Amino acid sequence: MKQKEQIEQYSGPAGGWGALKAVTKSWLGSDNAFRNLRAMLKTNQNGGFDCPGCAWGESPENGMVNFCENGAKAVNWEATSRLVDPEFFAQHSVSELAKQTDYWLEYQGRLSHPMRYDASSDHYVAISWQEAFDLVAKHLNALQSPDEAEFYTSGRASNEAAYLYQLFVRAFGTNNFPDCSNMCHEASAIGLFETIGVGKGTVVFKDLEHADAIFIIGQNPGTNHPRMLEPLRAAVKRGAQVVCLNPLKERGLERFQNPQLPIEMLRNGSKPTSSAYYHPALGGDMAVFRGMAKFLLQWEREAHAQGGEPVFDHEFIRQHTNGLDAYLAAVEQTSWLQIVEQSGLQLDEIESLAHIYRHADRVIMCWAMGLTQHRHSVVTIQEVVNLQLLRGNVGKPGAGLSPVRGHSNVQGDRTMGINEKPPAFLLDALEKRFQFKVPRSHGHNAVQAIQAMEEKRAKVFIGLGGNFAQATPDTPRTHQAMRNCELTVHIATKLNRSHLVTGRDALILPCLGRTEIDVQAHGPQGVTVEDTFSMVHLSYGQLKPRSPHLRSEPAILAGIAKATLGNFPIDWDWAIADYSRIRDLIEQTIPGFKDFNQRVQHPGGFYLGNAAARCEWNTASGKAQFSPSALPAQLVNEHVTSRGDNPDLILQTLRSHDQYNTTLYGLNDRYRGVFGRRDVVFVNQEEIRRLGYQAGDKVDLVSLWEDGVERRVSGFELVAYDMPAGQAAAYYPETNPLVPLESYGERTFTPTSKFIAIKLKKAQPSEVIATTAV
Ligand SMILES: Nc1nc2c(c(=O)[nH]1)N[C@H]1C(S)=C(S)[C@@H](COP(=O)(O)OP(=O)(O)OC[C@H]3O[C@@H](n4cnc5c(=O)[nH]c(N)nc54)[C@H](O)[C@@H]3O)O[C@H]1N2
Ligand SMILES: Nc1nc2c(c(=O)[nH]1)N[C@H]1C(S)=C(S)[C@@H](COP(=O)(O)OP(=O)(O)OC[C@H]3O[C@@H](n4cnc5c(=O)[nH]c(N)nc54)[C@H](O)[C@@H]3O)O[C@H]1N2
Ligand SMILES: [Mo]
Repeated sequence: MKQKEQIEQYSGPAGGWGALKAVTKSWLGSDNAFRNLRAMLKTNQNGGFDCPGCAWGESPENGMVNFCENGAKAVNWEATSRLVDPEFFAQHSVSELAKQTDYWLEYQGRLSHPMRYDASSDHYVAISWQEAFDLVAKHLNALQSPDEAEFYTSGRASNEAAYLYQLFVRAFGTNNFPDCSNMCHEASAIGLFETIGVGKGTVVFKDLEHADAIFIIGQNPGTNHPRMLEPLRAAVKRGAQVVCLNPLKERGLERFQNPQLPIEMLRNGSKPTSSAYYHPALGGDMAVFRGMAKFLLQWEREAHAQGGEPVFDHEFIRQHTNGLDAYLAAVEQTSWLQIVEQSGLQLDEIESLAHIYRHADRVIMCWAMGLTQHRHSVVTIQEVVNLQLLRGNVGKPGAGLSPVRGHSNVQGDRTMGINEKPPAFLLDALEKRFQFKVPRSHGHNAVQAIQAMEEKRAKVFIGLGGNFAQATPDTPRTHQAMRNCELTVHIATKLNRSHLVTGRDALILPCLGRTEIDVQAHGPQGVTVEDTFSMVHLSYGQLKPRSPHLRSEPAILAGIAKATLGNFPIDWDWAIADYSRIRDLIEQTIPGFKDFNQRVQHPGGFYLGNAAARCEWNTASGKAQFSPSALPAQLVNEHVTSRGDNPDLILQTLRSHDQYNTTLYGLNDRYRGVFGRRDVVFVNQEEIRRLGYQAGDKVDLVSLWEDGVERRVSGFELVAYDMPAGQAAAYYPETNPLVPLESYGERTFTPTSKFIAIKLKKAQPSEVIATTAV
């Protein structure tokens, strides 16, 4: 597995031959080439399965084979022929496995049997499904309160699985639903819900075809949403402005060669994916938007005085919004000095952004983790909303707000009620339909779940997918918190580090993946998912399950529920015999799913609808709400500086091109020119010199926080990179030990993964962390 380590500059376009080569390599290297090719051809097709990669949606008219390089990697990774079976676990103790890298662990193949941890031998041993379910039930029923259990969800779970899960957990008696969304788009959900009355994006695929300007903010679609590059390129081609706000030069946001267009490939042509590119400070986006609003206000006043064309959409503002005056007062109060200082941009750059915005009739704002993983993310997203409201860019074709979602069904899971702060209408509907008293108090999010386990207030952890131990902050502390549990349970497809961070009792429950055929009592079943555009569609697995012992996620959850609660509040076996029954329950309790089973048969699925996109505002005032927040007084947290320490740099943690969150498909980051390794930290050349180092030096990264705990990761090579001064970037999850558990977003509890105050220290090689070195 050792690959050549190399750092070099990448000058080609995103996509293109490199993508094709990577797809071919991933396909041929998958040990299952022909089977998987058939599977890949079914990706995102009607009657096929939903790509287990990202949540990007499809053009309803697009008849092409819709998979991308990273979707192909996701499919091949799941459809490997390698197996992690009882023999594998007999060979390797848990302590031995814990010494392996994350890459090695997942590479070993698909989990094949339910396994129970045997502390006396330090090995996982096979266990029957019924014994596993009974063990979970025994632990759950022994708790003093249902709130002593944490029920985690990663965003790959289908609607059907998520719905059964939340029903079971609420019938058990708690709203403890930490989920990956807490670490992801939580700020978008809160920021949008308060202002436009719905915590989701208002844009559909078609809008991208009609926008005059598309802003891509804090997002790297070339790697994380590759199917987005084609619509961006098409937008540039028809003369729309595609404007990027990103401190890094991301290749996918500059040029793209569509590997699915043979002529372009043969001519070796490539096309730009953006028309303007700005590099703000980390966390500086709110100041950028505030500056844009300040220009718009100035121009509006000038136009008014001179009798020119108004800049604001007064009709929209009057009819649909609330709070304009307070907002404009806040804009006026914000000084240009603070705007420029915090944004990291020059005043004329902000002016040209405002100019582009003003002269586009229809504007879409897209964003991802660069906006959501900051301390002040909610108000930043609300500033995006403010801008859009000023010119009526919500609820009309070709315009809107588009938080681009991560996991393929993370949006659907929330719709199904995976939510530690469930809305009253959902609880009321569940209570009415199932006739039990649902828990009303808020449950734990991901950070609070860790805190509860740390303090032994929570004793059972159940994970529906994901890799909680690695995706979360403050790694050593989080691991200890999980070890404090009486029982840890992971429903998973592949071995990962979370399975090795065991409670006193621990189970691994292997499940079918999205690509596999799911047969229940009434025959083969499909599941449904919701993409980032609120399109709901069916997904049918195509491949024979990798092991006869695998069960589907709904079947595993039904097994746990039945063992714990008996046939309360439903007959669980009845529900999973035919998933259309679960969809009926969804229809009866979740708004928007009328005639679910019929409508989902429609090719391409159906649009769930979005009130804000229809200009219906489910807010307290009944209107879309302007938010008059001030810019943060300072970006660096006072808990960082309280000890008088000033950071060398602010670090953001991001994804390489060869990873899916904590899953590493390989060790290359092609577009950033890094090959065969991940132990690098990107810093501006001048900054490296200023700090007394040279590119190529090895350093340790130490983060600052007032608790004085030393948080350090070791042996990272400094790579000179074209990026603003004062910043650093390195890969997640290796850098998660640097994020203090208490460093989270205001009201979101999202770890500040894009803003970590660090110092560089000369490397101490002995301290290289075994779990993350490759
Ligand atoms: N292949 C692949 N696809 C994926 C994933 C994956 O890991 N691999 N993960 C999925 C998931 S769960 C998610 S949430 C999405 C994540 O998708 P992204 O949000 O694109 O993922 P990140 O790698 O975190 O990239 C964040 C981007 O924001 C920029 N950025 C960081 N801080 C700031 C800031 O303060 N301001 C601005 N303007 N920009 C900033 C970074 O330079 C980087 O380009 O992708 C999904 N799709
Ligand atoms: N520092 C830092 N930390 C971050 C982030 C960051 O940008 N920086 N990003 C955050 C974000 S946006 C997210 S979404 C979280 C992700 O957090 P998670 O969703 O918890 O992590 P993943 O790495 O996506 O989970 C991978 C595991 O899921 C399991 N799996 C894969 N497919 C399936 C399936 O079909 N069913 C089941 N049951 N299991 C399956 C496999 O065992 C695999 O090992 O991480 C967050 N953490
Ligand atoms: Mo995510």
